[in-house]
Amino acid sequence: MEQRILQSYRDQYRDRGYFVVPDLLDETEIQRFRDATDALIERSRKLTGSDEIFDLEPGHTSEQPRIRRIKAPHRVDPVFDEFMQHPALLSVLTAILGPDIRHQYVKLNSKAADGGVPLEWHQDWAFYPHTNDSVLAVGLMIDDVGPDNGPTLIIPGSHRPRRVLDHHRDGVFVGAIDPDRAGLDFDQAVPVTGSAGTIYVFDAFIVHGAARNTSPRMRRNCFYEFMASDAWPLEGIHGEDMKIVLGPIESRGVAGQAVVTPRLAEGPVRLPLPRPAGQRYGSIYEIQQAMPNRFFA
Ligand SMILES: O=C(O)CCC(=O)C(=O)O
Repeated sequence: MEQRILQSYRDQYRDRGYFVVPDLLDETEIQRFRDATDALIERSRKLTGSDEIFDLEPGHTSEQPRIRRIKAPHRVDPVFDEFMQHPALLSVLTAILGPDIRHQYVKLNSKAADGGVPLEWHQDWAFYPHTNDSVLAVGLMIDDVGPDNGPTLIIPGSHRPRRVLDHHRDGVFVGAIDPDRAGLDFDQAVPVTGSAGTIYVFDAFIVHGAARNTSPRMRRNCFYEFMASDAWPLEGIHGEDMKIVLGPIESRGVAGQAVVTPRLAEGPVRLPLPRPAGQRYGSIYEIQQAMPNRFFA
């Protein structure tokens, strides 16, 4: 990728906290993601409740599957895993994070046609603070995303100054910002739209959410969490249960060298603890149920 374009991504990432790379994948490449996602959704038909892979929307049936999240699809189908070595993705990531990169989690947020559920405003940093702030997420559009099928909404510039907004309620981590207490101007939010194969890259501090899908089309976006190898998760390296989902930390290198010397930077941290009762490794959708004051009614 041309240096001039990469420099423009660096500038946008610094100034607005996110940028869009249109059509990073071509039609043949993205069709493999669509086929893999269709096959996974097909597999969900027999489920009557969420499990370790599928987070079901209320109203899911075998006739009309409604999935809100497929957890760690890269551990189920290689197409999601192989993407992390895509040369164009790696040139974008190294322009932002430097040469040594690790991945953490991968999640596919699926919004069913006609009502697929929204996601409340939050900062990813509130969920996974690290020893430094070289932490971001990449959203990959598997379907075309327009203003009506539940795009991610981002408040440009909300990544600075570095601060972690309150995602707690009554002393419990609810994974959502109270819209009446945050002092944010939600009218500034921008829908991130584009054709399938487009990616967007956003800073872990940026305030974002996602609208309801009011269209007759699905919206399936796959999200990859990446960080500089020297950014270490402050919640610690999870135990055996989490290793099964994420893979051991030492096997999550994406590019360059793994390091065992975290870079410690000054930064705001509030740990995402305690989780709402009954939640162990619940998805954001489950955790946000505990927030009574919702923006996306
Ligand atoms: O689904 C979306 O558009 C936003 C995803 C997101 O912010 C998350 O899963 O943390």
